[in-house]
Amino acid sequence: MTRHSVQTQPVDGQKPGTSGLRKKTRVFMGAHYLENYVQSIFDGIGGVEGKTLVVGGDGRFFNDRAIQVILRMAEANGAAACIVGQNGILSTPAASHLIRKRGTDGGLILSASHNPGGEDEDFGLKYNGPNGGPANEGVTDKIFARTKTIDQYHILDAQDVDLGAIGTSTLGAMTVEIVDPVADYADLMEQLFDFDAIRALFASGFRMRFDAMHAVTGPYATAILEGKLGAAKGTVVNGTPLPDFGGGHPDPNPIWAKDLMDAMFAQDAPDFGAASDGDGDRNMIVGRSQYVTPSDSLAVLAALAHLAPAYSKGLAGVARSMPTSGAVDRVAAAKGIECFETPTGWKFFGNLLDAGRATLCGEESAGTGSDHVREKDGLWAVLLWLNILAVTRKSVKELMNDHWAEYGRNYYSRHDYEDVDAGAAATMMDGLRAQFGTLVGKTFGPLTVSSADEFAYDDPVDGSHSAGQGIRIGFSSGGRVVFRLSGTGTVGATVRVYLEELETDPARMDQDAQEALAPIIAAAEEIAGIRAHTGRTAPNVIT
Ligand code: VG1
Ligand code: CO
Repeated sequence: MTRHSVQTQPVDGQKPGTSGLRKKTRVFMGAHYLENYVQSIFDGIGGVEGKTLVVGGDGRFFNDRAIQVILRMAEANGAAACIVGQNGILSTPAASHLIRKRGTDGGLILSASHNPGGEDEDFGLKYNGPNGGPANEGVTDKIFARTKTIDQYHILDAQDVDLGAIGTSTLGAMTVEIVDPVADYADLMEQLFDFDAIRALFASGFRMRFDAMHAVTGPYATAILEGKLGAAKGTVVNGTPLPDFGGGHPDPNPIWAKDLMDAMFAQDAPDFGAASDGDGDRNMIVGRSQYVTPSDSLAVLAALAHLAPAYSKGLAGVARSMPTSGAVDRVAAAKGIECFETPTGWKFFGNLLDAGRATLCGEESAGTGSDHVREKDGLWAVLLWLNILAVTRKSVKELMNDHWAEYGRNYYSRHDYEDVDAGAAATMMDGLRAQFGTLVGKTFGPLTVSSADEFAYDDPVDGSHSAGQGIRIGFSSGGRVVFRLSGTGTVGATVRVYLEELETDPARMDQDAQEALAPIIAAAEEIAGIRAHTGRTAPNVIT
């Protein structure tokens, strides 16, 4: 086996976004593209000489081929060891846990999360640091800078490693350890939650449907829900990870998990439904005839987490991304704990979790998590819900009604305009910025604008400043609209419009969300001119 240094040159567009680099799979498969980016990561983090890395992904098309390249490059760059999930599989939260548990120097996670997989779909790669969390902006800036100057990469000439055989072997001078992707993660969940109480719940006849969407959580959910907790066989559906996720869109929301929604609103619906995304870090919660928005889920979990053993002493604080609804803020205020508002993307929660300032974090995009790892964690959220259901023995609907009665209801919806012309989207955002000085006091139907600005974040732990994190317009009713461009799309621009209205009148808490939000939706259109700029008459996806 010999090592080679291959001469290369920078390729355009290797700027990591909200969660690493995401591109069309064929782009990653192009000559030197993956190699350039992997070498840029290694160089950007100061080399991997003597280091140990965790490597795994969500099993999508090209996952296994990319891992073989990464292993050969890690060896040629002097890494001491790589710990790899069997068959290249590791959910994002399981990878985060392994990085932390084994005290490694970080890891490479291969995933484009909720984006579809396949040769003509999407692929992604991100680096997580030794704390198990996504690299902060300082590190991703260094990686990106290196992609622009890179001139060579290092790789070992070798046969493929057998990713199916659990155990330790060597690749050149590097140790390769293939591990069961589920075992350590399942142990962690058992430490956090009252498995006996959840077992008793299932034994009492409680029925559940977990839709793994042909993505990575299948093996995890089957082992934990059916294996350890006694849920009936068949509770987990679409449980075998497929390279193209069965042709679906592994994004757990009412649009892409429509089968689950239909099952939960049917006559013989189970008591509890849940789904997770491509890489297992997102969750969708739905009760019998009761969808729970991710923002509401975060608020309910914050209110009741103390019912689970790991959180029985209460929460140090909570954090949400800026576009996430203010429902959790109301819980934090009632409990007298700190509540942080961060830019979109899990990396911003890392410092708060590391510093012990926040225990629970969440995003409106169906990500919820805690200080047990440094990623959002889909199955964790499902298990915390199950723990709460097991202790209270209330239905999801009862829990939601109780919650709204106590804290008020934040009606919420996100409207996405996908694959919009990037220039047109930028012009729309500039048009909004130009109105900051004149909007306050203006009325739109029943609404009066009370604030208009662009969100910037000063990290309370390390003092770093992140600007340009979304335009927010507040109304005196307590509602607001947020405009943001996605950082994870792979074609054109995606405009996200986040809509929220606060309702504290108990008589008005059972409205349809789109109806309750109609005045805000109309104001958003009038202020931003979304139709004129995008050429669209309606959003592609409403969640
Ligand atoms: C989207 C979501 C964001 C999430 C990110 C990664 O980003 O809005 O909340 O953190 O995806 O999720 P954007 O920039 O497209 O809005 V995934 O499950 O990596 O992991
Ligand atoms: Co994800």
